[in-house]
Amino acid sequence: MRIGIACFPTSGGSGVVATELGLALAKRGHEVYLVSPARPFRLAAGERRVHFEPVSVPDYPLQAYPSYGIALACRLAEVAERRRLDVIHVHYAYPHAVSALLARDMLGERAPALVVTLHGTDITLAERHPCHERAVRFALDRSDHVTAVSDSLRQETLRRFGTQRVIAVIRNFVDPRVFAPRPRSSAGARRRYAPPGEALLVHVSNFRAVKRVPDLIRAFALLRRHVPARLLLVGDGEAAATARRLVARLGLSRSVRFLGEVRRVERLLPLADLFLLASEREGFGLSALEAMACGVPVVSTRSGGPEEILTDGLEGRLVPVGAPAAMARACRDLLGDPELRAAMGRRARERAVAFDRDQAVERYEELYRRCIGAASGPVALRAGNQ
Ligand code: GMT
Repeated sequence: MRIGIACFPTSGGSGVVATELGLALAKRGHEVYLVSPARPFRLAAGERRVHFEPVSVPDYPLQAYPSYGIALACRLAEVAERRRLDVIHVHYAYPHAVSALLARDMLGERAPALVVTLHGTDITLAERHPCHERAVRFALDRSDHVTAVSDSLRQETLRRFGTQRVIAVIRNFVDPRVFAPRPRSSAGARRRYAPPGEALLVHVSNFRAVKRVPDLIRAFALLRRHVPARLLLVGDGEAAATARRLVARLGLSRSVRFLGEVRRVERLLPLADLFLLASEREGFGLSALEAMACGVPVVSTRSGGPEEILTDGLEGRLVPVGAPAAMARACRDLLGDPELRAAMGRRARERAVAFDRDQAVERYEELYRRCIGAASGPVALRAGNQ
């Protein structure tokens, strides 16, 4: 098949999922065209059968409000025509699905099929602005197939939009060969971040308000009263400045490090003793799954997606949203019991491996075939893939 994938290029999980899916589809012999305003974060140059098609937004002086949505629609229509796409798969309903629907109108009868994957804030932000709500409803009504990255996101979409739309759950996945536990020889690398005898905690996100990074810093401050520890904050975003100020105000500047964006996060995650996530809401929580694949137990808030990835007490701990003291206590319990933490790390790895890439990719392929009419006979849609 000839597949166009539209996604955000930034380090957020939806761009990562879109890129990893594109790479896996290409390995299975499909031609993949990644349409995005910049080269997606995890897309290296020179991949076979994966082509990057940049979207450029016009900046003509009369147009004081440049439209990425329209530029993307035009680019999708152009790529669909030139590359004879069978299917367009957009990641994030807003604005990508609306752009793809516009592209389909531009193409008329030659339009490819359209699959939309919901990732999280495309749904949970819908109430913030009437434009989001209307746009997402339009996407849900008009696309050929809609998928969600977790069952909780699917449920939330159905509830918020009061729609009967069939939404298939295809959970995110991780490559367990890339994200793997650390070899014994990595003690030296770990010492770069935490001296011997100190615990190492890691958080990875795009530092948006929804991640509640200040809660995580407060939890760390409480933990430090009892356990010597270091915290690595990986990623960047609009909430990073507030986080830096809080770290300084709490006198934690020597024990908390901001690393910014890290491209090869699989080198860092296995060094951690615990991975922390304090989000208010997560469509899935890909960073937590990647940490688990590295054998690292996760302490996360009960925020939707993470509750489908891990079970409290088995692969880590789940704590209420907005309760730094509970998060600190959970960390203290695990750090105080190395055997329990090691057992949880092993189970975390086993659980993460079950989020199998091939299985998820096959389900996307199956959807593409169904909507371009190439499936041999009816294919039943399963309710979930894990
Ligand atoms: O987490 C973010 O803020 C980034 C966002 C994105 O666009 O990449 O992530 C969303 O999609 C990821 C991949 O499916 C999920 O793992 C994240 O849970 C989801 N984020 C939220 O729902 C806040």
